[in-house]
Amino acid sequence: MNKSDVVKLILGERLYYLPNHLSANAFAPTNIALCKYWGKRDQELNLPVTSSLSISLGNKGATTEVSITEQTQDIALLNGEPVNLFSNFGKRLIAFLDLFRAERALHFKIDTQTTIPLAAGLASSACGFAALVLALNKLFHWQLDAQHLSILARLGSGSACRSIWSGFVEWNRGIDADGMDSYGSIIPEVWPELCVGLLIINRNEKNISSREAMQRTIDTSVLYPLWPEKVNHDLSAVKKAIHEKDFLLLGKTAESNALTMHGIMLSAWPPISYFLPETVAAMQKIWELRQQGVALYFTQDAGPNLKLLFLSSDAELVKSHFSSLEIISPFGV
Ligand code: 2P0
Repeated sequence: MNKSDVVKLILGERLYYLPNHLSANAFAPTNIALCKYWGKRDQELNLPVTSSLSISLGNKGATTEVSITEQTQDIALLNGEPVNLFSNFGKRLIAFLDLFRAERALHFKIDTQTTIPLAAGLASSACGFAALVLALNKLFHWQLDAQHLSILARLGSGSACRSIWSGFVEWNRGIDADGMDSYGSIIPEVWPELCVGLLIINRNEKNISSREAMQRTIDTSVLYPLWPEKVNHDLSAVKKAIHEKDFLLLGKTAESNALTMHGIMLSAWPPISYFLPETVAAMQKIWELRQQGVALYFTQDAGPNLKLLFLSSDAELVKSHFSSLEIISPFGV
């Protein structure tokens, strides 16, 4: 089964619809996993080894406008700058758009504005592919439900399937070979006091993509077989923490999950590290503050930046220790 088969399965005759508007635009939030996705059971369809759970970051994300262009090739703009269509990202984008041309000479103009730092482990491909799918759904008037939109977004980037929703989202790994049971679903809970602080340590592009890094981890780490069991345990704990608004359980579980993922990566060969000296220094500062009684935790993705987790009652205190921190209230309070 390849991506094109899945698209045909979902869209059927809608694949041949003509655009319903001149252009369409949509917003999708970026998401931060509290229980991470690391490793695929199917590389073509971005089907994960484990389920994962994230929080979407309110109005931080991507707004994408899609239109049909008269040009003889696609045009992609990211924050006003042309995307190099021969770069890795450009090639991924073109290959994704190919899925929706249905043998027609359709060329797209994709104009994306983001409100988050690109690359550097802030899940920009997640909100980018999710916003693109939402915009295509409007442009062609497919009228797909969120489940199918989530599956289409996953074909662009795994974590994009969680960016179809706001709030807490669980991506169920699914067991079907075609991945029709592998999509994001909302966990209908709000937690207005929950804050996520973006601690930007470095904005440069990472030197190994998460796609490559997760595959190398599966292929070479002797610790990887421990990962699914760790995720099962952490998923239950995070869900319990969300339902009971137990912040200490949430913070502890999210931090431990991220550190386990990075620990397993260190044991891959060649080793993978997304740590910079400043990343480790910030972690040590967080651990010291915790020893002093501050309820402050972190999570880290495929980049050197940290996402701090704390409650709004501690926001001022946390900011006094990390002056550059950008504080986000995912539930918009
Ligand atoms: C996550 N990450 O759960 C994990 C934690 C990074 C670290 O999902 O190959 O860009 O497109 O499916 O979704 C980043 O991986 O990878 C990611 P592909 P993706 O957020």
